[in-house]
Amino acid sequence: FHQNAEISVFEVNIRFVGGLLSAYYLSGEEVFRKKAVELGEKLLPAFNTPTGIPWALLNIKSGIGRNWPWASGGSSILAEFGTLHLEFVHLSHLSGNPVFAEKVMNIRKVLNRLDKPEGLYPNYLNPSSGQWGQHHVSIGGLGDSFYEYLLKAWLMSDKTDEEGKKMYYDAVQAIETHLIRKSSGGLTYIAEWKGGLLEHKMGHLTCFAGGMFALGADGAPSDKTGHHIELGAEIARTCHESYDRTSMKLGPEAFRFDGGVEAIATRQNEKYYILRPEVIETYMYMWRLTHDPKYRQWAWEAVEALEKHCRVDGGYSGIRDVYNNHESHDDVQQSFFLSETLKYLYLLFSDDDILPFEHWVFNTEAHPLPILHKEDGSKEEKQK
Ligand code: DMJ
Repeated sequence: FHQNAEISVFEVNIRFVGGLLSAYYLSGEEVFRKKAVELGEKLLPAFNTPTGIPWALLNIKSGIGRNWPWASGGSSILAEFGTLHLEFVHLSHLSGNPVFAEKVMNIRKVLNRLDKPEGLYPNYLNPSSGQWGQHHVSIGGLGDSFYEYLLKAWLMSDKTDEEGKKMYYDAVQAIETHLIRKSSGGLTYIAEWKGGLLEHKMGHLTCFAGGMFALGADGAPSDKTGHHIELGAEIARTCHESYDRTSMKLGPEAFRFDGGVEAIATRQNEKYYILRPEVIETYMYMWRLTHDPKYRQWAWEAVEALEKHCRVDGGYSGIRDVYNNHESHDDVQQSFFLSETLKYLYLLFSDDDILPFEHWVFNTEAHPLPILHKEDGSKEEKQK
Protein backbone atom coordinates (compact mmCIF):
# COMPACT_ATOMS: atom_id res chain seq x y z
CA PHE A 1 0.00 0.00 0.00
CA HIS A 2 2.98 2.33 0.32
CA GLN A 3 4.77 1.63 -2.95
CA ASN A 4 5.85 4.45 -5.19
CA ALA A 5 3.64 3.03 -7.93
CA GLU A 6 0.83 4.15 -10.17
CA ILE A 7 -2.31 2.05 -9.94
CA SER A 8 -5.73 1.98 -11.61
CA VAL A 9 -8.27 3.27 -9.07
CA PHE A 10 -11.02 1.14 -10.67
CA GLU A 11 -9.05 -2.12 -10.80
CA VAL A 12 -7.74 -1.75 -7.25
CA ASN A 13 -11.25 -1.02 -6.05
CA ILE A 14 -13.10 -3.88 -7.77
CA ARG A 15 -10.39 -6.53 -7.26
CA PHE A 16 -8.68 -5.57 -3.97
CA VAL A 17 -11.10 -3.42 -1.96
CA GLY A 18 -13.97 -5.65 -3.13
CA GLY A 19 -11.96 -8.79 -2.37
CA LEU A 20 -11.00 -7.61 1.12
CA LEU A 21 -14.58 -6.59 1.91
CA SER A 22 -15.87 -10.02 0.85
CA ALA A 23 -13.15 -11.75 2.81
CA TYR A 24 -14.23 -9.77 5.86
CA TYR A 25 -17.93 -10.47 5.49
CA LEU A 26 -17.38 -14.17 4.80
CA SER A 27 -14.83 -14.78 7.57
CA GLY A 28 -15.51 -12.08 10.16
CA GLU A 29 -11.72 -11.63 10.49
CA GLU A 30 -10.95 -8.06 11.58
CA VAL A 31 -7.73 -7.88 9.55
CA PHE A 32 -9.72 -7.83 6.28
CA ARG A 33 -11.97 -4.98 7.46
CA LYS A 34 -8.94 -2.99 8.59
CA LYS A 35 -7.06 -3.53 5.35
CA ALA A 36 -10.10 -2.71 3.19
CA VAL A 37 -10.53 0.63 4.98
CA GLU A 38 -6.78 1.36 4.87
CA LEU A 39 -6.71 0.70 1.13
CA GLY A 40 -9.88 2.77 0.60
CA GLU A 41 -8.14 5.68 2.36
CA LYS A 42 -5.18 5.33 -0.03
CA LEU A 43 -7.60 5.84 -2.94
CA LEU A 44 -9.16 9.05 -1.61
CA PRO A 45 -6.62 11.49 -3.16
CA ALA A 46 -7.89 10.36 -6.60
CA PHE A 47 -11.00 12.47 -5.90
CA ASN A 48 -9.00 15.70 -5.59
CA THR A 49 -10.18 17.13 -8.91
CA PRO A 50 -12.23 20.30 -9.55
CA THR A 51 -15.46 18.28 -9.87
CA GLY A 52 -14.69 15.39 -7.54
CA ILE A 53 -14.87 12.97 -10.49
CA PRO A 54 -11.80 10.83 -9.71
CA TRP A 55 -8.70 10.34 -11.80
CA ALA A 56 -8.27 6.92 -13.43
CA LEU A 57 -4.66 6.53 -12.28
CA LEU A 58 -3.11 7.33 -8.93
CA ASN A 59 0.36 7.20 -7.48
CA ILE A 60 -0.47 5.71 -4.09
CA LYS A 61 2.63 7.12 -2.43
CA SER A 62 2.46 10.71 -3.67
CA GLY A 63 -1.33 10.86 -4.11
CA ILE A 64 -0.87 12.40 -7.57
CA GLY A 65 -3.52 11.41 -10.09
CA ARG A 66 -3.93 11.61 -13.84
CA ASN A 67 -6.04 10.12 -16.62
CA TRP A 68 -5.29 7.59 -19.34
CA PRO A 69 -3.48 9.49 -22.10
CA TRP A 70 -5.73 7.86 -24.74
CA ALA A 71 -9.03 8.91 -23.14
CA SER A 72 -10.91 11.61 -25.03
CA GLY A 73 -9.59 15.10 -24.10
CA GLY A 74 -8.22 14.11 -20.68
CA SER A 75 -11.48 12.46 -19.61
CA SER A 76 -12.18 9.99 -16.84
CA ILE A 77 -14.01 6.82 -17.90
CA LEU A 78 -17.66 6.16 -17.03
CA ALA A 79 -17.15 2.45 -16.23
CA GLU A 80 -14.23 3.37 -13.96
CA PHE A 81 -15.52 6.27 -11.85
CA GLY A 82 -19.00 4.74 -11.99
CA THR A 83 -17.85 1.46 -10.46
CA LEU A 84 -16.82 2.53 -6.98
CA HIS A 85 -20.23 2.93 -5.41
CA LEU A 86 -20.87 -0.47 -3.79
CA GLU A 87 -17.44 -0.78 -2.21
CA PHE A 88 -17.35 2.83 -0.99
CA VAL A 89 -20.78 2.56 0.66
CA HIS A 90 -19.53 -0.54 2.50
CA LEU A 91 -16.31 1.25 3.52
CA SER A 92 -18.38 3.98 5.19
CA HIS A 93 -20.63 1.37 6.76
CA LEU A 94 -17.68 -0.56 8.22
CA SER A 95 -15.52 2.38 9.27
CA GLY A 96 -18.19 4.78 10.48
CA ASN A 97 -16.46 7.39 8.30
CA PRO A 98 -18.94 9.00 5.87
CA VAL A 99 -16.22 10.31 3.54
CA PHE A 100 -16.28 7.26 1.23
CA ALA A 101 -20.04 7.39 0.63
CA GLU A 102 -19.89 11.18 0.18
CA LYS A 103 -17.32 10.81 -2.61
CA VAL A 104 -19.49 8.44 -4.63
CA MET A 105 -22.72 10.32 -3.97
CA ASN A 106 -21.03 13.42 -5.39
CA ILE A 107 -20.27 11.51 -8.62
CA ARG A 108 -24.01 10.97 -9.06
CA LYS A 109 -24.68 14.63 -8.33
CA VAL A 110 -22.30 15.70 -11.11
CA LEU A 111 -23.90 13.21 -13.53
CA ASN A 112 -27.42 14.31 -12.66
CA ARG A 113 -26.60 17.96 -13.34
CA LEU A 114 -25.44 17.21 -16.89
CA ASP A 115 -27.53 17.06 -20.05
CA LYS A 116 -27.39 13.60 -21.53
CA PRO A 117 -27.58 13.10 -25.31
CA GLU A 118 -30.87 11.22 -25.92
CA GLY A 119 -30.80 10.26 -22.23
CA LEU A 120 -27.60 8.24 -22.81
CA TYR A 121 -24.39 8.45 -20.77
CA PRO A 122 -21.24 9.05 -22.84
CA ASN A 123 -18.20 6.97 -21.82
CA TYR A 124 -15.99 10.02 -21.25
CA LEU A 125 -16.29 12.82 -18.70
CA ASN A 126 -13.66 15.48 -18.09
CA PRO A 127 -12.95 15.76 -14.32
CA SER A 128 -11.75 19.35 -14.59
CA SER A 129 -14.46 20.94 -16.74
CA GLY A 130 -17.24 18.56 -15.75
CA GLN A 131 -18.17 18.24 -19.44
CA TRP A 132 -18.61 15.09 -21.52
CA GLY A 133 -15.79 14.10 -23.87
CA GLN A 134 -16.59 12.25 -27.12
CA HIS A 135 -20.20 11.14 -27.36
CA HIS A 136 -19.45 7.42 -27.45
CA VAL A 137 -21.88 5.18 -25.59
CA SER A 138 -21.30 1.54 -24.77
CA ILE A 139 -22.88 -1.07 -22.53
CA GLY A 140 -19.63 -3.00 -22.98
CA GLY A 141 -16.07 -1.76 -22.45
CA LEU A 142 -15.80 1.77 -20.93
CA GLY A 143 -19.48 1.89 -19.92
CA ASP A 144 -20.65 -1.53 -18.65
CA SER A 145 -20.35 -1.67 -14.86
CA PHE A 146 -21.61 1.91 -14.36
CA TYR A 147 -25.11 0.64 -15.24
CA GLU A 148 -24.58 -2.53 -13.18
CA TYR A 149 -23.68 -0.46 -10.09
CA LEU A 150 -26.77 1.78 -10.36
CA LEU A 151 -29.00 -1.29 -10.14
CA LYS A 152 -26.92 -3.05 -7.50
CA ALA A 153 -26.65 0.11 -5.36
CA TRP A 154 -30.43 0.11 -5.16
CA LEU A 155 -30.54 -3.63 -4.38
CA MET A 156 -27.71 -3.38 -1.85
CA SER A 157 -29.55 -0.57 -0.02
CA ASP A 158 -32.50 -2.95 0.54
CA LYS A 159 -34.28 -1.03 -2.21
CA THR A 160 -34.13 2.32 -0.39
CA ASP A 161 -31.75 4.11 -2.81
CA GLU A 162 -34.43 5.70 -4.99
CA GLU A 163 -31.91 7.86 -6.84
CA GLY A 164 -29.90 4.82 -7.99
CA LYS A 165 -33.12 3.08 -8.99
CA LYS A 166 -34.34 6.00 -11.09
CA MET A 167 -30.98 6.47 -12.80
CA TYR A 168 -30.89 2.76 -13.67
CA TYR A 169 -34.39 2.44 -15.14
CA ASP A 170 -34.10 5.75 -17.03
CA ALA A 171 -30.80 4.58 -18.52
CA VAL A 172 -32.28 1.21 -19.55
CA GLN A 173 -35.15 3.02 -21.25
CA ALA A 174 -32.68 5.09 -23.33
CA ILE A 175 -30.58 1.99 -24.08
CA GLU A 176 -33.66 0.15 -25.36
CA THR A 177 -34.70 3.02 -27.59
CA HIS A 178 -31.31 3.84 -29.06
CA LEU A 179 -28.99 0.84 -28.77
CA ILE A 180 -30.97 -2.41 -28.72
CA ARG A 181 -31.69 -3.86 -32.14
CA LYS A 182 -32.83 -7.17 -33.67
CA SER A 183 -30.88 -8.78 -36.52
CA SER A 184 -32.66 -10.08 -39.61
CA GLY A 185 -32.01 -13.57 -38.25
CA GLY A 186 -33.93 -12.66 -35.08
CA LEU A 187 -31.04 -12.10 -32.64
CA THR A 188 -31.39 -9.21 -30.18
CA TYR A 189 -28.15 -7.32 -29.65
CA ILE A 190 -26.86 -4.13 -28.01
CA ALA A 191 -25.01 -1.91 -30.46
CA GLU A 192 -22.51 0.87 -29.70
CA TRP A 193 -23.40 4.52 -30.30
CA LYS A 194 -20.94 7.04 -31.71
CA GLY A 195 -22.29 10.56 -31.86
CA GLY A 196 -25.72 9.34 -33.00
CA LEU A 197 -24.48 6.62 -35.38
CA LEU A 198 -24.76 2.94 -34.50
CA GLU A 199 -21.89 0.51 -34.80
CA HIS A 200 -23.52 -2.93 -35.06
CA LYS A 201 -20.99 -4.63 -32.87
CA MET A 202 -21.42 -6.28 -29.48
CA GLY A 203 -18.49 -6.95 -27.17
CA HIS A 204 -18.14 -10.07 -25.04
CA LEU A 205 -18.15 -7.61 -22.11
CA THR A 206 -21.64 -6.43 -23.14
CA CYS A 207 -23.02 -9.93 -22.57
CA PHE A 208 -23.16 -9.27 -18.81
CA ALA A 209 -26.21 -7.08 -19.55
CA GLY A 210 -28.49 -10.11 -20.02
CA GLY A 211 -28.06 -10.97 -16.35
CA MET A 212 -28.38 -7.33 -15.34
CA PHE A 213 -31.71 -6.87 -17.15
CA ALA A 214 -33.10 -10.03 -15.53
CA LEU A 215 -31.82 -9.05 -12.08
CA GLY A 216 -33.49 -5.66 -12.47
CA ALA A 217 -36.79 -7.05 -13.74
CA ASP A 218 -38.35 -7.08 -10.29
CA GLY A 219 -38.06 -3.32 -9.75
CA ALA A 220 -39.16 -2.33 -13.25
CA PRO A 221 -42.54 -0.62 -13.58
CA SER A 222 -45.08 -3.42 -13.04
CA ASP A 223 -46.06 -3.84 -16.68
CA LYS A 224 -42.36 -4.16 -17.64
CA THR A 225 -41.18 -6.98 -15.33
CA GLY A 226 -41.75 -9.74 -17.88
CA HIS A 227 -40.25 -7.59 -20.59
CA HIS A 228 -36.94 -7.15 -18.68
CA ILE A 229 -36.69 -10.91 -18.07
CA GLU A 230 -37.39 -11.51 -21.75
CA LEU A 231 -34.72 -8.98 -22.72
CA GLY A 232 -32.24 -10.81 -20.47
CA ALA A 233 -33.20 -14.12 -22.08
CA GLU A 234 -32.75 -12.71 -25.58
CA ILE A 235 -29.29 -11.30 -24.80
CA ALA A 236 -28.34 -14.66 -23.25
CA ARG A 237 -29.45 -16.43 -26.44
CA THR A 238 -27.48 -14.06 -28.67
CA CYS A 239 -24.35 -14.47 -26.56
CA HIS A 240 -24.79 -18.26 -26.61
CA GLU A 241 -24.95 -18.03 -30.42
CA SER A 242 -21.66 -16.09 -30.40
CA TYR A 243 -20.10 -19.12 -28.65
CA ASP A 244 -21.90 -21.73 -30.74
CA ARG A 245 -20.83 -20.18 -34.05
CA THR A 246 -17.10 -20.70 -33.34
CA SER A 247 -15.03 -23.87 -33.80
CA MET A 248 -14.05 -23.95 -30.13
CA LYS A 249 -17.52 -23.14 -28.70
CA LEU A 250 -16.00 -20.22 -26.80
CA GLY A 251 -17.04 -16.67 -27.66
CA PRO A 252 -14.88 -14.03 -29.35
CA GLU A 253 -13.99 -10.67 -27.78
CA ALA A 254 -16.47 -8.90 -30.07
CA PHE A 255 -18.97 -9.98 -32.70
CA ARG A 256 -20.78 -8.12 -35.41
CA PHE A 257 -24.14 -7.83 -37.09
CA ASP A 258 -23.21 -6.32 -40.42
CA GLY A 259 -21.76 -7.26 -43.79
CA GLY A 260 -23.96 -10.36 -43.91
CA VAL A 261 -22.81 -11.88 -40.60
CA GLU A 262 -24.61 -12.37 -37.30
CA ALA A 263 -22.92 -12.91 -33.94
CA ILE A 264 -19.55 -13.62 -35.57
CA ALA A 265 -16.20 -11.82 -35.21
CA THR A 266 -15.00 -10.57 -38.58
CA ARG A 267 -11.79 -8.80 -37.55
CA GLN A 268 -8.75 -10.85 -36.63
CA ASN A 269 -8.10 -8.73 -33.54
CA GLU A 270 -11.57 -9.50 -32.16
CA LYS A 271 -11.33 -13.32 -32.36
CA TYR A 272 -9.62 -13.97 -29.02
CA TYR A 273 -11.10 -15.33 -25.79
CA ILE A 274 -9.33 -14.44 -22.53
CA LEU A 275 -11.37 -16.56 -20.08
CA ARG A 276 -13.92 -13.79 -19.64
CA PRO A 277 -16.95 -14.43 -17.40
CA GLU A 278 -19.78 -12.28 -18.82
CA VAL A 279 -21.65 -14.92 -20.79
CA ILE A 280 -21.52 -17.43 -17.94
CA GLU A 281 -22.46 -14.63 -15.52
CA THR A 282 -25.61 -14.01 -17.56
CA TYR A 283 -26.40 -17.77 -17.64
CA MET A 284 -26.08 -17.80 -13.83
CA TYR A 285 -28.55 -14.94 -13.34
CA MET A 286 -30.95 -16.40 -15.92
CA TRP A 287 -30.77 -19.82 -14.24
CA ARG A 288 -31.43 -18.45 -10.76
CA LEU A 289 -34.26 -16.22 -11.94
CA THR A 290 -36.03 -18.62 -14.34
CA HIS A 291 -34.75 -22.16 -13.63
CA ASP A 292 -34.90 -22.88 -17.33
CA PRO A 293 -32.56 -25.91 -17.69
CA LYS A 294 -31.12 -24.60 -20.96
CA TYR A 295 -28.90 -22.21 -18.99
CA ARG A 296 -27.20 -25.11 -17.18
CA GLN A 297 -26.87 -26.90 -20.48
CA TRP A 298 -25.25 -23.87 -22.15
CA ALA A 299 -22.95 -23.39 -19.16
CA TRP A 300 -21.91 -27.03 -19.34
CA GLU A 301 -21.03 -26.60 -23.04
CA ALA A 302 -18.71 -23.78 -21.93
CA VAL A 303 -17.17 -25.98 -19.19
CA GLU A 304 -16.40 -28.67 -21.75
CA ALA A 305 -14.89 -26.14 -24.14
CA LEU A 306 -12.76 -24.62 -21.35
CA GLU A 307 -11.47 -28.08 -20.41
CA LYS A 308 -10.78 -29.00 -24.01
CA HIS A 309 -9.16 -25.82 -25.26
CA CYS A 310 -7.99 -23.69 -22.33
CA ARG A 311 -6.68 -26.27 -19.82
CA VAL A 312 -2.88 -26.29 -19.77
CA ASP A 313 -0.32 -27.75 -17.36
CA GLY A 314 -0.15 -24.68 -15.15
CA GLY A 315 -3.89 -23.81 -15.11
CA TYR A 316 -6.05 -22.27 -17.83
CA SER A 317 -5.01 -20.04 -20.70
CA GLY A 318 -6.67 -17.57 -23.07
CA ILE A 319 -6.98 -18.46 -26.77
CA ARG A 320 -5.88 -16.26 -29.68
CA ASP A 321 -8.48 -17.35 -32.26
CA VAL A 322 -11.65 -19.23 -31.31
CA TYR A 323 -12.49 -19.87 -35.00
CA ASN A 324 -9.30 -21.87 -35.54
CA ASN A 325 -9.27 -25.63 -35.06
CA HIS A 326 -5.89 -25.53 -33.35
CA GLU A 327 -5.33 -23.72 -30.08
CA SER A 328 -2.86 -20.91 -29.89
CA HIS A 329 -2.62 -20.14 -26.16
CA ASP A 330 -1.80 -16.63 -24.95
CA ASP A 331 -0.19 -18.05 -21.77
CA VAL A 332 -2.21 -15.81 -19.43
CA GLN A 333 -4.68 -16.83 -16.73
CA GLN A 334 -6.57 -13.65 -15.91
CA SER A 335 -7.45 -13.22 -12.23
CA PHE A 336 -11.13 -12.80 -13.15
CA PHE A 337 -11.14 -16.42 -14.31
CA LEU A 338 -10.94 -17.48 -10.66
CA SER A 339 -12.95 -14.69 -9.08
CA GLU A 340 -15.73 -14.60 -11.69
CA THR A 341 -15.81 -17.33 -14.37
CA LEU A 342 -15.34 -20.27 -12.01
CA LYS A 343 -17.39 -18.71 -9.21
CA TYR A 344 -20.38 -18.09 -11.49
CA LEU A 345 -20.09 -21.67 -12.79
CA TYR A 346 -20.03 -22.95 -9.22
CA LEU A 347 -23.13 -20.93 -8.34
CA LEU A 348 -24.89 -22.11 -11.49
CA PHE A 349 -24.58 -25.73 -10.44
CA SER A 350 -25.30 -25.06 -6.73
CA ASP A 351 -28.57 -24.63 -4.90
CA ASP A 352 -30.03 -21.13 -4.81
CA ASP A 353 -29.43 -20.83 -1.06
CA ILE A 354 -25.66 -20.48 -1.59
CA LEU A 355 -25.14 -16.70 -1.48
CA PRO A 356 -28.86 -16.06 -2.04
CA PHE A 357 -29.87 -12.91 -3.92
CA GLU A 358 -32.04 -11.75 -0.99
CA HIS A 359 -28.90 -11.23 1.07
CA TRP A 360 -26.00 -10.67 -1.33
CA VAL A 361 -25.02 -8.65 -4.38
CA PHE A 362 -21.89 -9.40 -6.39
CA ASN A 363 -19.52 -6.59 -7.14
CA THR A 364 -18.36 -6.39 -10.74
CA GLU A 365 -15.47 -8.78 -10.01
CA ALA A 366 -18.00 -11.25 -8.44
CA HIS A 367 -16.92 -10.55 -4.86
CA PRO A 368 -20.08 -10.96 -2.75
CA LEU A 369 -21.19 -8.00 -0.62
CA PRO A 370 -24.10 -8.24 1.82
CA ILE A 371 -27.27 -6.27 1.32
CA LEU A 372 -27.47 -3.59 4.02
CA HIS A 373 -30.86 -4.47 5.45
CA LYS A 374 -32.84 -1.55 6.83
CA GLU A 375 -32.68 -2.89 10.36
CA ASP A 376 -28.85 -3.38 10.27
CA GLY A 377 -27.86 0.27 10.86
CA SER A 378 -24.27 1.48 10.46
CA LYS A 379 -21.43 0.67 12.81
CA GLU A 380 -21.58 4.25 14.01
CA GLU A 381 -25.29 3.98 14.79
CA LYS A 382 -24.74 0.69 16.58
CA GLN A 383 -22.03 2.22 18.75
CA LYS A 384 -24.43 5.04 19.68
C1 DMJ B 1 -13.76 -7.85 -14.94
O1 DMJ B 1 -12.64 -7.25 -14.42
C2 DMJ B 1 -14.99 -7.12 -14.49
O2 DMJ B 1 -16.10 -7.92 -14.69
C3 DMJ B 1 -15.17 -5.81 -15.19
O3 DMJ B 1 -16.35 -5.15 -14.83
C4 DMJ B 1 -15.16 -6.00 -16.69
N1 DMJ B 1 -14.24 -6.95 -17.18
C5 DMJ B 1 -13.59 -7.95 -16.43
C6 DMJ B 1 -13.83 -9.36 -16.92
O4 DMJ B 1 -14.01 -9.51 -18.26
